[in-house]
Amino acid sequence: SHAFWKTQPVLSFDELASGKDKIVDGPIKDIDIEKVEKEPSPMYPGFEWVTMDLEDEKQLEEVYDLLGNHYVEDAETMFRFKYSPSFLNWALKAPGWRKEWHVGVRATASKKLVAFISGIPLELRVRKNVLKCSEVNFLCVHKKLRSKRLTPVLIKEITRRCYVAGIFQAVYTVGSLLPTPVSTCRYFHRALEWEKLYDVGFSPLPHGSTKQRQIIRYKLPNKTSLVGLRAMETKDVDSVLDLLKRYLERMDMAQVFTKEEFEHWMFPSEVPKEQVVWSYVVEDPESKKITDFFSFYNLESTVIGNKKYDVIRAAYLFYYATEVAFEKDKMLLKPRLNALVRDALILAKKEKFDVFNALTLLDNPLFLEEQRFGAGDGSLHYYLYNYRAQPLAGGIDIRNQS
Ligand code: YNC
Ligand code: MG
Repeated sequence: SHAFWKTQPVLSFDELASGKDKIVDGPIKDIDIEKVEKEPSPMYPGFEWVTMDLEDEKQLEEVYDLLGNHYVEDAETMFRFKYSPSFLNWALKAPGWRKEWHVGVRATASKKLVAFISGIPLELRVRKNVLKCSEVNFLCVHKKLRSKRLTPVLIKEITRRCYVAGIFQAVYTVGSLLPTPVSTCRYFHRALEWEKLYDVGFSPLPHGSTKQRQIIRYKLPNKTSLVGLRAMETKDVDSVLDLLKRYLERMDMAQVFTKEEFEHWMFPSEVPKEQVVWSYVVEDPESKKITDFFSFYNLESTVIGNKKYDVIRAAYLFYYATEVAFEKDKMLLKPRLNALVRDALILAKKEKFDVFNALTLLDNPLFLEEQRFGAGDGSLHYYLYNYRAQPLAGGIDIRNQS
């Protein structure tokens, strides 16, 4: 099996199993840029390659429609991710983005967009090594064209376009198991509007409980409790970035942010039609120093075939950092994170989110249980392309959901 992945520069299951403790981190193969094909490989008859121009609202809308109808669904096909055009603008036009990495396939006759794959550039630190990578995401094939081996063709084409640009490594996340994850996280969900989540079939009624008891279990106060908590402002950017960089140094794998990237992801200056990301800081009332920061983003899911509700509004915990992480007393981190996330839940509820999601990355395992998150059925596997690495514990917080 894995007729395609077997041919690709990725760590194989066998290599991992046989070499568990002696895998030396590094590229799998050297790419000679001169030898990289200058033109795309032929597309299947009746279809053609296109480079999408996402500055054109109509083309952005086409990608939105394709993903809205054909992108990732849960195993029971009750929900499907619904990335808004504002989200796609944010996720696909990160600093340094290239139009050539927004790859589409159209039906030649109708010109209908039937498949898509994308990359954005990013610097990724894996332990001590910083890799210039692309982050590949939003791979999608129209439901009518499934199981025809179009995916390998799309992956080879985005790879070629990365190589041509001198980028020889990639990072990507997928819900399913492929050769071979560098890290695996689980999804956790914290109900904010339990009754709605129950009505749409997202949250079960636990055996022996009642609706009323569940509603009480997830009730939150109206007001946040941390002194000095407020929305992030322009003047905070340098101190938050400094704090976040120091915090992420504690992780085995993390994105390396430039100031421009940090602002793009956590504090975008363009206010889109639909707000995508929320960022907050805690400012110490005496020293006026920023001591903590957290952010979450908005990703709705379509509820498939429910009479009462069309969408679930989900907030995804994004980056955060706290000075407490650097205290000698390691016991301080857990209560501080719990206080921060509890306030994040309250703020998300105020913003009309139905559920708050988090993965088992960063220091998240320190608060999931106490803040009443429940384990979802999904895993998220993190992969590196053309890079061999000893698997590591936590993933990184890129914006991939698969
Ligand atoms: C997947 N998601 O294993 P083998 S995640 C990677 N990522 O190959 P066909 C995948 N590979 O095992 P279908 C994959 N899904 O035989 C399938 N594959 O070696 C592999 N769903 O191809 C699969 N979006 O075209 C098999 O499969 C081969 O028609 C089969 O299409 C799959 O964005 C898919 O889940 C996922 O739209 C497109 O089901 C389709 O089933 C679909 O016959 C709903 O393909 C949406 C969905 C995926 C979200 C994502 C990350 C993608 C990463 C791709 C890998 C990037 C590598 C790095 C490249 C740059 C390198 C540099 C530098
Ligand atoms: Mg196919």
